[in-house]
Amino acid sequence: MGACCSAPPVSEAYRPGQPIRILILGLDNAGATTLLYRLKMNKMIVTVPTLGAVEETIGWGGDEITFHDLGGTDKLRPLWPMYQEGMHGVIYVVDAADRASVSTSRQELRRFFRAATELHNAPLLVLANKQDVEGALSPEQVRRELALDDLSCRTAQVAACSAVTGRGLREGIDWIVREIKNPSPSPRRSFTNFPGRASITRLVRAAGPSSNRV
Ligand SMILES: Nc1nc2c(ncn2[C@@H]2O[C@H](COP(=O)(O)OP(=O)(O)OP(=O)(O)O)[C@@H](O)[C@H]2O)c(=O)[nH]1
Ligand SMILES: [Mg+2]
Repeated sequence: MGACCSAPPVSEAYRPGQPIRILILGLDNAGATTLLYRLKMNKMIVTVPTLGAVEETIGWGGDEITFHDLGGTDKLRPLWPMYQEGMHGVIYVVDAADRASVSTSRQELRRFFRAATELHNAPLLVLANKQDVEGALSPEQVRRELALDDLSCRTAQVAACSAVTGRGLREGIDWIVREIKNPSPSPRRSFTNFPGRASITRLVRAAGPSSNRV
């Protein structure tokens, strides 16, 4: 968690009327592509591992969002920062049903933000996916496991969801669109539970400026 001395560049500012551009990242098998097509077609599709990048533009309320879904194998992860230019936000997909992968997921998220200096002020939505699987980590557990409070992005939220059922997804996307269009005045961390479970939202204000922490 090395601190650096100079302020990071400001992330690409969103201008009203322009399409919103969002990166979707996550370890292989986390469910990123399944989530993307759930958003686009509102159904579950059978995916193959993403070998490079998939781009899809989706109408969202009055907005257009272009999602750039990158493959998550260990060979592709070092390439993620190459896609940072012009992005307004980041969605990081976690397989909440695979506890063994969470520590790698945390390391890769940190490595990404260390390199993606243009995105330090962009909002981060973590999707704790596969909530339909018995024993999946809760969004609060995911927030702790990823040590989100120490992360260098400006504002982060963990939303519990399932690409199989679609539950929880809309709430997460609505949040990141809101943050891109009207950024919160100060950094904060929050999580939302899977719809139907107790305790819906809790906000945790990040301790001090987050821009130098990775
Ligand atoms: N049970 C369950 N399975 C899911 C869910 N989302 C995705 N999957 C399954 O997880 C596997 C991987 O899904 P993908 O969407 O291809 O994963 P990915 O993150 O795009 O993987 P890469 O393209 O290799 O980076 C597939 O078998 C999906 O059907 C979910 O919410 N619940
Ligand atoms: Mg994929």
